[in-house]
Amino acid sequence: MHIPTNLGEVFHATFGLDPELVWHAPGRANLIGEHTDYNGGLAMPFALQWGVTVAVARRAGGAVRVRSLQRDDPAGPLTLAPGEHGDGWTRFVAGVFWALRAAGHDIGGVDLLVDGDVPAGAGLSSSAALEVATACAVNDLFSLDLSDRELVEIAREAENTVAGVPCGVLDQAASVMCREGHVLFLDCGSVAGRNVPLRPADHDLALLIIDTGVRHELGDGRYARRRAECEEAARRLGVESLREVDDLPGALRSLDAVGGARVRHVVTENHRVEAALGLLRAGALGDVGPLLNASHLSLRDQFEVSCPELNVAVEAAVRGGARGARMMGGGFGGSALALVPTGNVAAVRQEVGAAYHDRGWASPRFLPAEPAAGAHRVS
Ligand code: GAF
Repeated sequence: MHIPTNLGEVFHATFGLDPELVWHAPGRANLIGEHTDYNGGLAMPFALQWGVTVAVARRAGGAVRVRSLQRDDPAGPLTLAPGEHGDGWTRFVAGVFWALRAAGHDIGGVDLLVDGDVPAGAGLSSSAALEVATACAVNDLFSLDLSDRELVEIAREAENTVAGVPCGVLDQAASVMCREGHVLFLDCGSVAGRNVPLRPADHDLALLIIDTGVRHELGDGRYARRRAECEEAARRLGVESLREVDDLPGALRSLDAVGGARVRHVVTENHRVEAALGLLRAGALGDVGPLLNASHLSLRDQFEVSCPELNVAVEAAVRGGARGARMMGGGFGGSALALVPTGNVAAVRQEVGAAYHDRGWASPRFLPAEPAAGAHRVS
C-alpha cells in the first residue's frame, strides 16, 4: 500500500501506528448556478486541483483523535469524545462523525491526520473538502457502503448542524461527484448529476479564479437571510421549492419587491445553467461567457450578494478580454471566476490588478483552475 510519505510518517509519529487508508477530496469552483442549490435547482460545479487528504486508522473506544499538518498544535492531537462537536476546523471532522452516528451507523474510534492545500479563505470550499474526505475515509474504514448521495447528505448535515452553516448540497456534491476534465451538471433537488467534458485548454481558454481577499463567514447571517427569503417566497407561491416556479411573471405579481427579486434570480439562473449545458454539449465553451456575465448581474442586482471588490474584479476581467466573469459561491467576498482566452490571461490580470491598485485595495490573488477529480482513495 502506498501512503504519501510525509503523511504516513507524521501519522506514525503522532498516533504510534500506520494509517490503514488515505482519501482525498477536492475543493470546488462553480461554473454557473449560484444560490440555486437550497432551492432544489441546478448548478455546474467542477472540482479543483486543491483539496484535503486524510489518513485514518481505527482505534479502540469511540473517540476520534485528530491532527492537521497545517495547524500544528504543540500539545499533540486533539481528542473528540463521541458526540463532542469540537471547535474551529475540528467541527468539520466532528460533524461527520456526529452525522454518521445520528444516521444510525455503528462506527468506532478513529485516528485521523489531515493535510490540505485549498487556498485559505478564498471561498473554494475547503470545509466541504474536509467533510467529504472524512466521510469517504470513514465509510471505507468501517465498510458502511454509503452511496455518493448518502455521503453528500452526511457531509451537508455535518456542515448544517455542527458547523452551523445552513448551506445546500453544492459544495459537498461537487467534492464527491465531480470527475477530472469534467463539470458536473447537478440537479440539487435529487442530488443527481452528470459529468460533462470541460477542457478549456482545448478551446484556447482558461478558467481563472480571482480571489478578492475579502473574507466572509457563511455563518454571519446574510447567507441564512437569503435562504429564508427564498423559503418565504416558496411558501407564498405554494410550492415546495423555487425550482417549481415556471410562471415567473405570475409569481412576481404575488410577491413583494424583495421576494420577487430573489425568485427572479433563482428562476433565471436555472435557465442559464440549462443554456450553459447546451453550449457545452455543442462544443461552444467560449459562448458560455455572456451567461457568466448575466449570472453576475443577477447575483448583484436581484439576489444582492455581491460586493464592490467582486464587481470590480468582474468588470475589469471583462475589460481585459475575458469572455465572461462572475462572482462565485455564497458571495459578500471570496472569489470570482473568469473565462479567458489563453492569450488574454496576462491582460486580464493586469487590468484587475490595476483596478484594485487604483482603489487602494490589496492585490487580488489569481489562481488558474483545472477541472480535477472528485473524492478518491489515494492508498
Ligand atoms: C455556498 C454554499 F455553501 C453552497 O451551498 C451554495 O449555496 C453557494 O454558497 C451559493 O451557490 O458555497
